Amino acid sequence: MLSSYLKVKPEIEEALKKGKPVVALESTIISHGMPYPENIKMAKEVERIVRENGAVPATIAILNGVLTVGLNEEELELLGNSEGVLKASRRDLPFIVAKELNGATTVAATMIIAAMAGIKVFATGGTGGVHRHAQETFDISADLQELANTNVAVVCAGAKSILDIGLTLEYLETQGVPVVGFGTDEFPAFYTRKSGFKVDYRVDSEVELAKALKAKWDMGLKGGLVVGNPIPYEYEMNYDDINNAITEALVEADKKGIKGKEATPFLLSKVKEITKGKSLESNIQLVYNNAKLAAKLALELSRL
Ligand code: PSU
Ligand code: MN
Repeated sequence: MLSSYLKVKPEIEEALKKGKPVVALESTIISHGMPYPENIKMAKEVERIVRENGAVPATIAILNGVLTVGLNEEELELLGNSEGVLKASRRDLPFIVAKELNGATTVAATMIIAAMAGIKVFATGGTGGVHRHAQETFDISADLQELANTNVAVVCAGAKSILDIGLTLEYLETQGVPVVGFGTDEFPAFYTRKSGFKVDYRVDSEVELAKALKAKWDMGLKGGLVVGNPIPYEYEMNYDDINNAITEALVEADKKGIKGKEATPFLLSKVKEITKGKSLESNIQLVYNNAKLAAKLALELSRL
C-alpha cells in the first residue's frame, strides 16, 4: 500500500485535506545543487517565502527509505551537510526505498512524490533538460518525461545554457508539455531573462495560469506544465559573462569525462567557481522568486 511508503507531515496533510494551497519543493537543489551552508539557508528561506505568500511549503526527500513530504530542521541539515545522500530520480526510487537509504529528490522524483501526496504546484530553480550534444550522448533528463506524465505544475526560471534550450523546448513540445512565460514572451535562461527562444503562451497573472491548469487536468490531459518565471532584473547576470563561464565549465567537464547524473552538479559548481560566487547568488534569488509565484499560483488554484 502506498501509505506504507509515504510520510506526509501533519500540517501538510491537513492543508491538503481542506483543499488549502501547498507548494512542493525539491531537495537535490539542497544536496547537489548548492554548497553548504548557503543551501540550508536557501531551503529555510524558500519555505518562509511560500508561507508569506499564503501556502504551506512541502520540501520532499527520501529519508531512511521513506518518501517524506515536509522536513524538519534536522532533516534539512542532514540533506545539506552530509555525505552519502543520493541524487534520486524516478529510476532510483525503488532501490533507495528498499535499501532504506537517504535520497535527495530531483524534479522528476519530487513530482512523483508530490503527486502521490496530492500536491499540484512545485517550485524549483531549474529543471533538467536536453543537454548539449545529446544527439551523441543521449543525455536527456528524466525530468522531461516526468513533465509529460505527472500532473504537477513546475515553476522554474527557464533552462540554463548548460543545456540545449532549443532542443529542450522541442522535446517538451513533442511530449505535449505546455511551456508558458510568466510576464514574458521569451523562455527565460535561468541566470538571464532572455534566451532567444519564444514560449508557447505568455501569461500575466496567477489566475490565468490556474485556469489553464484546471482546464488541462479537467480535460484529462495528463502531465505537467512548465512555468518560465524570469529572474528579477536586479539579480540577472551579464549574458556574455555567464555564457563564457558555462562554455568554460562544459570544456572542463568534457576533459574530465564527467557525465550522467554527475553532469548537472559538476557544471553548477564549476560555473559558481568561475563567476566567483555570482551565479550562486543569482541562483538563490531566482528560487525565491519562483517560490513566491508558486505560492500565489497554488492559492489561485485552490480557489477555482
Ligand atoms: N538545475 C539547477 N539546480 C539543480 C538541478 C538542476 O539549477 O539542483 C537539479 C534538479 O534537481 C534537476 C536535476 O531535477 O538537477 C536534473 O538532473 P539530471 O540532469 O541529471 O536529470
Ligand atoms: Mn542526465
